[in-house]
Amino acid sequence: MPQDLEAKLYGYYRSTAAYRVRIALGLKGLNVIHEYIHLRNGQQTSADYLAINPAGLVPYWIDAELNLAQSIAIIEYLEETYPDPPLLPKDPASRAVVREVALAVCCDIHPIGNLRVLKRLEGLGVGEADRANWSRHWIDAGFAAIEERLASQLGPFAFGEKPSLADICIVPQVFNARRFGVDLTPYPRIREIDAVASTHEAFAVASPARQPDSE
Ligand SMILES: N[C@@H](CCC(=O)N[C@@H](CS)C(=O)NCC(=O)O)C(=O)O
Repeated sequence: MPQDLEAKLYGYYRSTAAYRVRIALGLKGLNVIHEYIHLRNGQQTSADYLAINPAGLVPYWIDAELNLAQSIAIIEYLEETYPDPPLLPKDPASRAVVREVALAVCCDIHPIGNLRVLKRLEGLGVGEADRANWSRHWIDAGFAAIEERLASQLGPFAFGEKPSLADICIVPQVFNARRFGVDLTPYPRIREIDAVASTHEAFAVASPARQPDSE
């Protein structure tokens, strides 16, 4: 039974970081109020939004307890507040490995291809084709490492039958990889995760195409 929270999530339909939080909410059966910040139009740097989140990024979470940036901090807050179903395994070693894969996306891939980084490259005179090449390069580097780590893990999700924090991070990054035309052929485990996620309600509902601000 879904639970309505007195909480607000600022996002954007194709923000992969906001997409992660939407998946986590869906997996835990939690509904919040969504506010949409138009990143392409620069709404994240408007005075109104900077007054809410001075970092000028989405996602941003507000509830009665706290204001919170960083998708992983938000998801781990949800995990600790609403532990069922768990997004992390119980034992410390397994938890660390799931986090390793999640952070490979969030720390090693995503920030280098973020909108403001691509805009900065454009400002430095890097053309559109080279900027896309840049994004593909770093996605490939990160996906190769993740694929290697997951090759010996049973699927269909990253770590077995149930989705975890790793899948929550991988699936939005695959969406982004497709946008930039990354060839996913060398990553069979990542493709398997993406395929099973596309049949899972929480992932489907969170997908960019299903958001009211989708264009
Ligand atoms: N590490 C942050 C990243 C947040 C972030 O970079 N969000 C992007 C969208 S995916 C954003 O707001 N970009 C706006 C910009 O680059 O101007 C998180 O995981 O929440």
